[in-house]
Amino acid sequence: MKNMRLTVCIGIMCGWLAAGMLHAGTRPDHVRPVEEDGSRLWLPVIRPVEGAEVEITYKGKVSPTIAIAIAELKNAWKGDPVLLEKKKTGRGDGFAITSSEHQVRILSSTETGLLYGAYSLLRMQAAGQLTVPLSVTEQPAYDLRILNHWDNPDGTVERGYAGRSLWNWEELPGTLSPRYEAYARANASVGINGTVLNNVNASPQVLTTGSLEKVKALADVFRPYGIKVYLSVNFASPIRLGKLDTADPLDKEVIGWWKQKVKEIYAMIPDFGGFLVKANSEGQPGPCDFGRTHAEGANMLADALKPYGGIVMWRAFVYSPTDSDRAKQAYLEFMPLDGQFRENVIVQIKNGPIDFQPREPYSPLFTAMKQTPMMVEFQITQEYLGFSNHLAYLAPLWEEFFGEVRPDRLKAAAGVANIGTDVNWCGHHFAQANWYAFGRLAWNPLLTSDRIADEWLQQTFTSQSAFVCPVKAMMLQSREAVVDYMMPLGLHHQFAWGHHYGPEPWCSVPGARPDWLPSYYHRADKEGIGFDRSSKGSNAVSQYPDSLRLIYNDKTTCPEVYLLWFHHVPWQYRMKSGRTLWGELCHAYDRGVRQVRGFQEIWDSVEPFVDARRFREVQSKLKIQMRDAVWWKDACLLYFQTFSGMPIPAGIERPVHELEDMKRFRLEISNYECPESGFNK
Ligand code: BDP
Repeated sequence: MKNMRLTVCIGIMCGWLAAGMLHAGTRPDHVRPVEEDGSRLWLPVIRPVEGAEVEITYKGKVSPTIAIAIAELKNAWKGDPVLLEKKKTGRGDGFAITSSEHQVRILSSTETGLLYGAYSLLRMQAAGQLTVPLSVTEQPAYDLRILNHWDNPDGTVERGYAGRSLWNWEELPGTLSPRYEAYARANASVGINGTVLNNVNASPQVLTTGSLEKVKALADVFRPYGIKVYLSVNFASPIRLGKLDTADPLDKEVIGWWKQKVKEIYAMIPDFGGFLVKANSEGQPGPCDFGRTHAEGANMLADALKPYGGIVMWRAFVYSPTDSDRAKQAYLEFMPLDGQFRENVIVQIKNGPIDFQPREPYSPLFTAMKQTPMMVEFQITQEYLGFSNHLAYLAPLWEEFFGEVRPDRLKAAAGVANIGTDVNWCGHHFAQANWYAFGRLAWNPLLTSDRIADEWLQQTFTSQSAFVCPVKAMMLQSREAVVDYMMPLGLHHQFAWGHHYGPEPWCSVPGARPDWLPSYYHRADKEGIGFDRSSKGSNAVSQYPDSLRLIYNDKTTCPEVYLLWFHHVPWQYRMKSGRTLWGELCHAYDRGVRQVRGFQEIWDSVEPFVDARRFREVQSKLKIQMRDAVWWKDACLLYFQTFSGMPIPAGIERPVHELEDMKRFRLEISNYECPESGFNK
């Protein structure tokens, strides 16, 4: 929290600085940057060759990957000649960059590593990080840094808010959109080296021969950029596609079917990465349908992939409407299987125990499982953080996770992509920063949110400090602002039925699963609010290591950001600030709203530094965010007030909506602008 206060101070200082610069910026001779549509992302524009470019040398056969590295450097490097050199430098795709006597050397044992080195050099140049002499050594923390696309064969994207799927399945494999290569380039520039092309709610059709030909076409485009393709598979494929009457993982015919399918895939795509599986979760088929365990299901697929070097990423996102607290279920199901998975299986776990909420404590599986390779799944697409309408820079959320779960507990990192056919790729110009930050953190989880925002802003907009300083402060506060105006103090899942955009804490749907309703999570009553997960309640705290269990179990030591996650707390409870819980809740919602107002002011103050189009587009998104923040605050406070019976304290902005009106008109994305895609369950 200390950090946050600091950020706020810097924000104020920078706001003041920007206001000063505004004057200079609006001088008659000030030239507004050329209009951009956001399609460039953070990368340099590719310019026609101009003749006297910098000399880039590579002693060896120039493969497609090396050719890209050379072209990127020739296009944008403005320093001494560069020598690319294949040489053992640490592990995998790590690289070193040194400089001496009018020459820069990039060294790596792999070609992809040389490409990463080239992008790194260009990034340092653009972000003002070049030092003389250069002496940089980098190793990726994880060998697998992968995007998960939740794209469907019909072109829609589940929880996608940036247009339709980038993969044009109808045109593939014959027509290759130039965007495929642009996508690969962007990923490689931040070290992402894998992509799962399709939705975890997988259509069996993805494994037909016709579909695999399309996958192969994409794999061929991505390969020179060091990116492997993976597929989500439907566990019932042997039945749905192979016409077998079972998908039992111990059945000989089923095993044979998968072996044959894997063989077919590798004949087409020799470097195919493997499978991602959502099994026995939210209605998807899985081994438990046949009385088998998750380990038995995963191992059967792992055995089929093993001869080719493929892997299985098996998701631990499981919960069912039982009496057991949803937050405990993944642990209860997977802990007994610890140590039973094959070596080429990685269990993929969402960062929190519920579901990509604006704030959750980490999933206790990460510290409990000792003998199973694990990977974290983050959600880059903002299903629960205002879609692509809200500015929410997610690096602080992921940084918080890595502060709780030591990066070395993990083998890999996955991010659910926020990319679609929108001109600016992500729907919101600032949502690009989340794609960028995911790649950077998967490469080095110890990078700070501050540094990543700094780099991204300088490459994407301008390096003028009167712009970077206030806008970075805005980015760094933005996730906390979303938490505040949506669900502060550990509240979670107060979303409207189905779309997960607006608030609906009162939601009740006759016959609905209780764990799909907000009241399951807020538990508000006349006494107080919050989910008692202490030893006196669901005892979810018992799944954490003792050191944390003791802290979380006690209201007085539990961090207030998680208070209502772990405790049912009386309305009159005295918080650290001296306010009652009710007063603190009002205060937090209000702070969130005020922060967004502050973002609007910051953005308006930097207008001279941004091209007109991007300025306007971000400005209108901020207006939407502002309206939504007020809606969230009014909805939650007015509804919870029906339980607390306490007045909204003085100094808090008064509600501008009536509770009954809000119950009639839900806050939906379609109230503004309906994206072409988007999937509502
Ligand atoms: C939830 C989404 C749902 C996904 C599911 C998953 O609402 O669309 O299918 O996660 O991760 O957050 O499988």
